[in-house]
Amino acid sequence: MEDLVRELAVDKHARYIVSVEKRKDDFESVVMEHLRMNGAYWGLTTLDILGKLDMVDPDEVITWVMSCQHESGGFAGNIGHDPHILYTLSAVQVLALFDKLDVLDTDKVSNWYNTFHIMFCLIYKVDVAGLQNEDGSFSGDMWGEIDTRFSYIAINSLSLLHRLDKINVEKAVKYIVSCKNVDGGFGCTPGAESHAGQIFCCIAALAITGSLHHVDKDLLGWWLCERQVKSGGLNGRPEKLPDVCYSWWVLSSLIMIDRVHWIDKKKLIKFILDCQDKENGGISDRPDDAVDVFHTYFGVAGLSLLEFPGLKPIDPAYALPVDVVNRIFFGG
Ligand code: GRG
Repeated sequence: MEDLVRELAVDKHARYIVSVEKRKDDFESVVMEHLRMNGAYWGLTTLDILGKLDMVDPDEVITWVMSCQHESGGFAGNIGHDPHILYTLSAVQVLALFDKLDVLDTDKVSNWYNTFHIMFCLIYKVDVAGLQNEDGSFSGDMWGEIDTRFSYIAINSLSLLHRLDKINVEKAVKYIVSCKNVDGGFGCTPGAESHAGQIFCCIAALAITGSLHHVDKDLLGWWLCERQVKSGGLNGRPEKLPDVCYSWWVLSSLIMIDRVHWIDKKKLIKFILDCQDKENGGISDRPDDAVDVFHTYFGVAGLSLLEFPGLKPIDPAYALPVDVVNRIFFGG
């Protein structure tokens, strides 16, 4: 392991993340414009895991996050865009990273209080008015698309806000369980093909709600560990190419069901390290491809799950550093 430790280009990755944030007109920044909130979550969480969160100005970030809030309460991917449940989770996660959920709660300035209140109204609407459907599933926004991703997102954000009581958790769990397949995996809706990304969403939602007893851990563990290919990388479903992002989706799921020892950790570490741009920083999907913030996050988060020395541990269900999650649930 010691030889590998030196191979992680910590400073270069941190500088790469900060530089993407600052650039406004190159390709990556332009295609990310409408989902910048999600990008902010990936980038800032990566910096925190690397121990480099102090490279950004918290006030600047928080001001921008709050200016992405829609009057309905939900957060958009950027200023002036429509709100979506995914960006609302990203906003909550970014506020959590900077320990700003408490500041919102106690801030005497009425705007802040109102903002927080409106946010709760949105979450409340998630329950009553529409985003949770009769069958327990969740829609992502007013347009109604249903997906187990949205179940996870709702459960994660409400749990971080200590408001899980605002939804029907029993129905939400029942819906997720109805998306379980005979191979032990989960899809986006009942009967849909098992995919590692959806499996993460379902397993993490079940973990947060204390419902992992619904999972056949050996069957699912077997399906998940078969995702490791010769190069050491993981794919998202059979016959597909490996991709660094599955170092998160697959690995976190294996950890939550206690089967992470079923894959070759050292080979996976080597695969992730081979995907680094060692000169300019950043991590790509596969060796020698172009880097982006998404894969940089999943590479670094994957290494953290693999207990790579020098990295902050990340929580496999909440997808936030363990110290942030502990602060929210145990104080301190
Ligand atoms: C807070 C970590 C976190 C997540 C928020 C957005 C979300 C919740 C979860 C997304 C889960 C998901 C479906 C991930 C898969 C993403 C992906 C790489 C899809 C690609 O699918 P294909 O079919 O790729 O194009 P393959 O690899 O199957 O060829």
